[in-house]
Amino acid sequence: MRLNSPQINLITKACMKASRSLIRDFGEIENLQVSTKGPGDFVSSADKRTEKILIEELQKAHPDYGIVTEETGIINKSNMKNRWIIDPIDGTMNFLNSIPQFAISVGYEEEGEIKCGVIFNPIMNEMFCAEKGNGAYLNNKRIRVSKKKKIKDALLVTGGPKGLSKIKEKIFSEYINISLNVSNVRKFGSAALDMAYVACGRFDGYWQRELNYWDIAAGIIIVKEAGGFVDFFEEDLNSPLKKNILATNSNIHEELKDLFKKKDIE
Ligand code: 2AM
Ligand code: CA
Repeated sequence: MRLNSPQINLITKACMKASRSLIRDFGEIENLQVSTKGPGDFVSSADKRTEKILIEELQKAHPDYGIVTEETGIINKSNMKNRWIIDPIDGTMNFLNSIPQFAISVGYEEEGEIKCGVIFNPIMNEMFCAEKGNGAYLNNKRIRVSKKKKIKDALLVTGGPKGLSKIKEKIFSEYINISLNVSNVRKFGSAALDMAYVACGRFDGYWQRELNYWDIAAGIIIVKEAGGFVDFFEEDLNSPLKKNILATNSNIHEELKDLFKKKDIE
């Protein structure tokens, strides 16, 4: 790892520690307690345990920092200057089905801007990190987005709609429209890893509606530092933690964005 800000060191250590129990839990999924938050939206004792370890480790160093997490919610709400944004298991559905496509995702935000982030898939032992101005890395190697220039040659990834979505039809018609205009589309089930894969050039672009900020906070800086472009569309100013995202290798960004404007996906 060539990145060495105190925050990156702290996050990577917290992820390594949390991943030990997560790997154990992945090996014994049948023993986990699982509850439902909504249709197709599950939370397990592994999510809660992982989140607890991450919070403990990060709070040891900075008890006053704000924290936004998937399971606990908001801690130290008044501190908007320094915040950790935590998703203990992004790709919970994969995790619960013994599919090793999930990750711990932790971002660090200063004055509302993401400064660094880590996405760690403990099963594949892939750690994606980035720090503002210092590039993005996969394990010890610098990563960059793909060089593809034409949308028709692009391999994209997406996710959703979630079980409770009220705009399923719109999401499916966007999927059809985009699929007809690109080389192919994948649906891998972890927003954080989808972004990490754009950052290292495995995918040329990613889009998804109705995400939560913790799904993508670390991914935002990792894609940007790898040379990609991250954009949000149809933002709801009343729900700053809800996001519709478009993240690409930059080259295909405008062409992909234009596909969303087409009339037939309204
Ligand atoms: P999660 O695994 O942490 O729930 C799957 O398309 C992606 O969308 C995952 O990153 C998943 O995060 C996220 N997501 C957020 N809210 C969701 C929901 N209610 N149902 C399914 N996936 C959701
Ligand atoms: Ca998530």
